[in-house]
Amino acid sequence: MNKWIVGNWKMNGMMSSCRDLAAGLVTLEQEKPVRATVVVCPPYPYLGVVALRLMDSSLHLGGQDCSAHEAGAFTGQVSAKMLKDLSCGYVIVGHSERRAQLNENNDLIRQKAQQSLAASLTPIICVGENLEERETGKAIDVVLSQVQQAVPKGKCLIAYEPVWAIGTGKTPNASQIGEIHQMIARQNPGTPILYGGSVKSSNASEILAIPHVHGLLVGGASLDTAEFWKIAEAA
Ligand code: G2H
Repeated sequence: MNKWIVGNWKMNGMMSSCRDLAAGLVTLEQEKPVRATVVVCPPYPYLGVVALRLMDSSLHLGGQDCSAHEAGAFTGQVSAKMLKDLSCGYVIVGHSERRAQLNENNDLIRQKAQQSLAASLTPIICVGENLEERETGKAIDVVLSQVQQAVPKGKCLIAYEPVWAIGTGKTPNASQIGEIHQMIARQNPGTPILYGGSVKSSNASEILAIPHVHGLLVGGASLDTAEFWKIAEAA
């Protein structure tokens, strides 16, 4: 199966640094082509400027979120159709930071994913247990229930991101990742499953070698052009 390497820039950078990051990736892509599908997800205001840089490349653009509504009186929200109009092909939904900071639940996340599919975007639906759930042996149940409730029928990607591994430098071991990916794969045959949480070039190959890992969702390390490209080369 094809592998996906997705950079989630989160709320980082300004217009000039986002433009430079995108331009740097386009140069690297020409110098060192990779097999993987590479997607970058900049902050909303810089999607346009990044889209211009990516235009003549094979790099893909994604949003970090979208509205659960098609259009209307939803101040501050951005629709999936708008992202598509800005040349996005992907959108992250249900990231654990949004689940925790904005109380997003599985129902809302499924609606966002459905809006994405209706706009011909591929949703990257994030799931993952927190530390307490991991330590009390509930990780599999929590993740499978998130997948069951948040993933609609259609062409989606699922990203398994254990909350305790995000931005902390801690990564689960190969058997912990493999176990969850296998369970998700059993529940959703044919749906690619990405891993996310403290991915860097030094652990990318090892994680990508785990069965049922079809790609990586990369946060911090995607802000460094050379580091991110090394991760893409590992796929
Ligand atoms: C998880 C990941 C990207 P990081 O949030 O979505 O971030 O690689 O910084 O842990």
